[in-house]
Amino acid sequence: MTKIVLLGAPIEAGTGRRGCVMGPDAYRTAGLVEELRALGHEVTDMGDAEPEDARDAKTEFTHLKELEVVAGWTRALHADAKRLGRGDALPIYLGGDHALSAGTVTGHAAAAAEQDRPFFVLWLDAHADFNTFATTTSGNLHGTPLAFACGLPGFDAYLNGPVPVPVNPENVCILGLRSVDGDERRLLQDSAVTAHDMRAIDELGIVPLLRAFLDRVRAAKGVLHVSLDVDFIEPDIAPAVGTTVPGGATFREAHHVMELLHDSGLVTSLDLVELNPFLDVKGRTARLMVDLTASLFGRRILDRATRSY
Ligand code: B3U
Ligand code: MN
Ligand code: MN
Repeated sequence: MTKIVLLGAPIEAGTGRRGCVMGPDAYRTAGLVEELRALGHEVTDMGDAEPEDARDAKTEFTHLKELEVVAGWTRALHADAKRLGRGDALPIYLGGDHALSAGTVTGHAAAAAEQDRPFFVLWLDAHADFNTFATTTSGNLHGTPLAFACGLPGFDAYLNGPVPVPVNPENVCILGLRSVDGDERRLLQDSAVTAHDMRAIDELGIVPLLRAFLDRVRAAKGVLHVSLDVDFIEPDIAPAVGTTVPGGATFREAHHVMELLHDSGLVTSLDLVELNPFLDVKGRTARLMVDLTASLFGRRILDRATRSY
């Protein structure tokens, strides 16, 4: 039994389009609380977080969209995640767009540092979200949270100062990559982040790639934050996302990743991001995300007497 808290983060300002604000309620409607309880977990839904007022958030760049709103969410969720990271329950953040992870990841990194635990991040995404204010061409700030969390420069507007505990890029693994911008690619390749694109998954298989990372987390006695972007998954089966990129993780790959994460026992916090219910087909994507979350929390087809991992 795991104690789980749910916190909604209805932010859509990072995407440049409307709809993600409905994400948290779509997860509730799709039965997330009930599914987790059916698996024997104690679940508390804390409702939705609220952004802070961040009208002071300013930069020299004029092409960034909704910087003040994103900064307000970053500050609020950073504080929430830091507090929840000190507690004994496992938080699931219900997005909302991926900009919310600027707050959750940095908050959990700060809480882990207080406890002297190495902090690791698994970023399941078609995109690297490794743009800075200087490199984003779209100006959509959901393309920036991983660069921010890793301490790349120029982001002081988000938390009104530098990131208190930047994530060590060596402790970050991106899985599912298939859309990276020009300057973003350079930043990513100059960093120590482990980035597995779809070609690596095709050639080597998603399981060995994930296992190698989990082995590192385990060896370091680390804690693991998982950030699951809907567009990690193949859009044919997960259409409710603004930035679909063909060639994503299959139904079976995505569930297998979640099952391995469950078996590892290493996950300490989770973001579910980028669900845009306005684009969904009869709730299919919301239900798939709930089912994937259930796999991460122990739903299985058969008990395995012996496992190879
Ligand atoms: N890298 C592009 C596209 C993008 C990033 N994250 C999402 N889309 N969801 C950008 O706008 O930064
Ligand atoms: Mn993303
Ligand atoms: Mn994405």
